[in-house]
Amino acid sequence: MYGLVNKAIHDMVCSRFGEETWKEIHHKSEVEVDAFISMESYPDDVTHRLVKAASLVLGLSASEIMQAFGEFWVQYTAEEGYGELMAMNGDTLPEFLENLDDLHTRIGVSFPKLQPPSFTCNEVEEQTLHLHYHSHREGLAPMVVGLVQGLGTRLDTVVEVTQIQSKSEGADHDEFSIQYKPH
Ligand code: 1DX
Repeated sequence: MYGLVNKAIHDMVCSRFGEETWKEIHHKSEVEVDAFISMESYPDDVTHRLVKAASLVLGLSASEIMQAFGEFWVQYTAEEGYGELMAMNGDTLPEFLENLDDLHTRIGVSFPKLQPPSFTCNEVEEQTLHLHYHSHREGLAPMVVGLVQGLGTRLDTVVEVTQIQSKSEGADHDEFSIQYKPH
């Protein structure tokens, strides 16, 4: 994944737990890179090792960390130069989710090594939608829960997210049920 992801993990850990805790996580991860370059692509293994080490050092499960990271990512990328793209992507939750693939297509024009996931959604009843998540990567479903919560905060919408199908349990893809109430 692009370095922006690893840099975001670094920044999240440093802002919440401090530089010393990051050093411990970085050391434990055995990742040899000292400073991540946002626009450079790194093996996915680097990200997985950082999350695993963070899980051991912080005493949180990997899925708790991925969920927190998803929430952090929405705010972080908005502040790191992608706020305008995000603002153009929609101002209600269903609209934003509908347009996510287009957002990734736009970013992928500049960053050809991007391997974006694909999201589709369908409204199952008033203020309830099902989100289908297709990814090239395994194990990131907890991050998607956090991403949707982060979008809720950004769009001033109360959300409740539950995973209703898991690829890790044999389903074709991950699926989430999302209840949302705009303010
Ligand atoms: F609900 O399943 C809201 O590297 C959402 O594979 C979901 O392949 C917002 F400069 C710049 C760069 C860089 C900008 F090249 C990424 F470095 C991307 C900014 C998306 C904002 C996807 C990150 C692929 C890296 C799913 C989890 C990964 C998607 C991560 C969240 C808006 C982003 O993001 C998977 C890669 C950006 C950039 C956004 C993602 C790669 C998302 C969301 N994805 C790199």
